[in-house]
Amino acid sequence: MRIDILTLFPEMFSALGESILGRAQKAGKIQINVVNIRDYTEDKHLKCDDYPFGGGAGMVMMPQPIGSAIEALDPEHKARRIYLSPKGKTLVQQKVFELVEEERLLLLCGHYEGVDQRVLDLYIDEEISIGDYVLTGGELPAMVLVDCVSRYVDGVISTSSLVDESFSDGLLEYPQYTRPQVYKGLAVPEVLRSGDHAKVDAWRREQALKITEKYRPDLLK
Ligand code: 9D3
Repeated sequence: MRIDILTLFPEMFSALGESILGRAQKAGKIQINVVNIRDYTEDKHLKCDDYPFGGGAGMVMMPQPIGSAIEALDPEHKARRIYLSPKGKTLVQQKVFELVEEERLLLLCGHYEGVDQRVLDLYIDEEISIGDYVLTGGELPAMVLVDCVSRYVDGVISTSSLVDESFSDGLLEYPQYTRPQVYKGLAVPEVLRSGDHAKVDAWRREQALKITEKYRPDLLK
């Protein structure tokens, strides 16, 4: 999968070079292309934002640099073009499964008060939010989306992790333990050291159910 990310703050995306996504890029499973919108401005002072028509607080990102960037990167509209926006539909796992089927994604990150509406009307397929709280821009939401979609690209994480996840079908996770066997007087539950896989699976399922009832009863309905 190829993912183009358009932003005024490309350095924020260095986080995507770490850990699982860093490895996935080195292995060629995903290509993440972070593009500085400012590289496409035709303004002699490299300006990319301006005051809103009609007045009001803050700045609005100008349409020209964004439009030129999108036309250069995706001239034939082969990518699913997404604007990360507080007005978008809240991202849920079902949408993640839908997006992983795409060959290409193009993610537009707004900053300040957002982008000129005409860019959305002309170029954007859909708007996605990551939840009901206020952030400073679309960069962190874009990283959230890249992270959760990339996990399902073939070869990015082990199939056994994905199998475990599907067996937990919508429940919260059971408690995990590693060495040492006793830490500050607290012992690892005996069943996990029994070697009886059926018993371990049953215990984990029971724990997952209890934890879900306690913290997220809405998930059981
Ligand atoms: C307080 C400013 N608001 C005035 C009506 C609008 C506003 C514009 C831009 C609020 C936040 C932002 C920056 N946020 C995003 O670009 C954003 C976001 C978010 O804030 N929360 C959850 N998901 C997303 S996706 C993009």
